[in-house]
Amino acid sequence: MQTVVLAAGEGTRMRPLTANTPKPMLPVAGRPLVVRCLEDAIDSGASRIVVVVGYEADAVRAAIADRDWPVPIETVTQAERRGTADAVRTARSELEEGPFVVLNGDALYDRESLAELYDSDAAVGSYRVENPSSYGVLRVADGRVEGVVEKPAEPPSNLVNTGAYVFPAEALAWLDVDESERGELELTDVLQRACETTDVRSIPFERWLDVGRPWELLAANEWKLAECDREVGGDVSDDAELRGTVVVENGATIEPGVVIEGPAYVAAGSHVGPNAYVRGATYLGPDARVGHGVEVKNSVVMADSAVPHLTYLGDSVLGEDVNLGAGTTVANLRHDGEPVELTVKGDRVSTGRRKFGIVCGDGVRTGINCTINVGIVLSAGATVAPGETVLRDR
Ligand code: TTP
Repeated sequence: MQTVVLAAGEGTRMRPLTANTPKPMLPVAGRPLVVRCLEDAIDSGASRIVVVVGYEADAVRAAIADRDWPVPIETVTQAERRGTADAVRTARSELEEGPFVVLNGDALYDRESLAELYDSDAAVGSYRVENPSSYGVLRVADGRVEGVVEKPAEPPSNLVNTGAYVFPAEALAWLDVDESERGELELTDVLQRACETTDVRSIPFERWLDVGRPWELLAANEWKLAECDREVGGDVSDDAELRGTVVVENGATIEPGVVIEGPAYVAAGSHVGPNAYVRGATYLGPDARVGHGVEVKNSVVMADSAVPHLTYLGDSVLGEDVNLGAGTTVANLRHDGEPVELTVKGDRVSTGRRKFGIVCGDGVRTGINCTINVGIVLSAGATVAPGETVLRDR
């Protein structure tokens, strides 16, 4: 079925990781997030895809053009990010008469459920959560969706909108919606109209992840690293030990004394060791460096970043070209064992994770022997002096 993938968003909740990189281009186990979404869509039944790009559009377009795809994929540019209905409207002229699927390009969907969605007439993917109040919540009776309510104080169900839809052909004419209260043109208004006009089924998704905030990028990598097959290329010392599902791309180097416990992914050009300990689920991006006496656990280390000497880095996300000085230690567990909180757009938000370390934007530099507390966010280009203890975001 023809498909529209929405990838024009700015990703403000993902800052500082999206300061230079659009969210769809953030790495998930070796591939940009949007590429994962496109692959899953094609595997599940997409016959052709229109990707709506906007923020930092060139990078997204280039990543798509860079690959061979088994179905036609084109991109259209949304001039202003006026909302999801506006984004689909941008793709309208490229669509043929007939039903169409819409997917959020920054979400991961399990393939079985997505395939079921593709096999359906009008439908919306739903996902069961314990506390639905911060989502779009579906009103469902006998598997039929009666409507959707945004962030309700009293949710009508535990089923939330995953942003995966099959719209009937007529919906192409319904995209000119009015601005919502928050000033956006919302696709949920089109869904509401579909519910009032035709039978819209709820397709329960086994697994769904909206990759909106930094710890969700970590979760996305955990999910997809667990699905990788072991594949060891590159220059791996006989005195290194690779346990479990480890991917080492050609062009990576693993020195003696290194232990890597999968799932882990070491991209081309990376250099690990000697004597380093990399634990799952960790992704080391292109040309990353993990040096002597370093332990990296459950972290995403993006391209060109270095953790060169005597450092502990756990449950953290480093952007590109970050350098952690020798002896940098990152805390990843609160003394009270409560979930770690992070500041997202000015609000303290629980990550829901007992263990979470830090988030570093591109180009962060830390001095030797510094200590960084749980849940700290360092913005792009921030520096930490030698010996400093960082207790606040900067
Ligand atoms: P959001 O997650 O609401 O927006 P965002 O990705 O920009 O993130 P943030 O809220 O942190 O700033 O968007 C849902 C999906 O729709 C996502 O895949 C981006 C896409 N989108 C567009 O393509 N155009 C738009 O105008 C908007 C608002 C979103």
